[in-house]
Amino acid sequence: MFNIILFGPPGSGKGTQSENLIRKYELKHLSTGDLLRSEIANQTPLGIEAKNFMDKGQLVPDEVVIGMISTALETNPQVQGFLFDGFPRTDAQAEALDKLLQLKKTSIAVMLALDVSEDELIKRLLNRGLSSGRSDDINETVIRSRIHEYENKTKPVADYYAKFGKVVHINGEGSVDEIFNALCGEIDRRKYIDIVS
Ligand code: B4P
Repeated sequence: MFNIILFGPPGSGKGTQSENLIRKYELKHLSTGDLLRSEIANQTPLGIEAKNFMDKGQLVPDEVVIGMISTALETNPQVQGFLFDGFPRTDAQAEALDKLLQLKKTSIAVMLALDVSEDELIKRLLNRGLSSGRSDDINETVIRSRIHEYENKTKPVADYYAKFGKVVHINGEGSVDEIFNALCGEIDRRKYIDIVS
């Protein structure tokens, strides 16, 4: 299995790039944001709880998202690898993910971190809010809270993987194709090492 974490602040292009990466590398896409929005759309108890946090730009509690990922891993036993998008977002989530992958006798091959300036993030998210219907994209105060949560709780997750030499930073500003090519270059290099070792 070849497992990737696509990492970066809200609006950095994780969802956008994931769509192209899963097609090219035939990976199973696990986006905790998408899973949570599906729970909200179905008005499940989990969705109703999560919406309270997401509407304020806060992270959803660890046990909720870890439970969702654990179920998703169990229900996809026969895949070539996973692309984790928007997960892990805290150190506790990263530690839980390592344990879940160990049970499957696999691990994270690489964390690809998209770097984008705060001004550009806010511009992109407000722009998406014009058409997405996402309540967390409409209000600039909520967007700033999401970036604040990222700086405080999520950014340190990159240090966790850096200890194992697994983090690669990619410039997340430029055209979608330019960024996609940079991501593919890093993945191809590692996939080759994976095959020959
Ligand atoms: P997510 O669904 O993960 O979404 P996101 O961080 O807002 O955005 P993403 O990075 O995927 O967006 P993209 O750039 O593709 O999270 C939403 C919320 O769910 C969180 O705030 C949190 O409350 C909760 N949550 C999710 N996972 C959680 C977890 N693990 N733990 C706790 N809580 C969790 O798109 C942004 C816009 O930029 C788009 O309009 C796109 O078209 C545009 N764009 C993309 N690339 C571009 C480029 N190169 N140039 C110009 N525009 C570009």
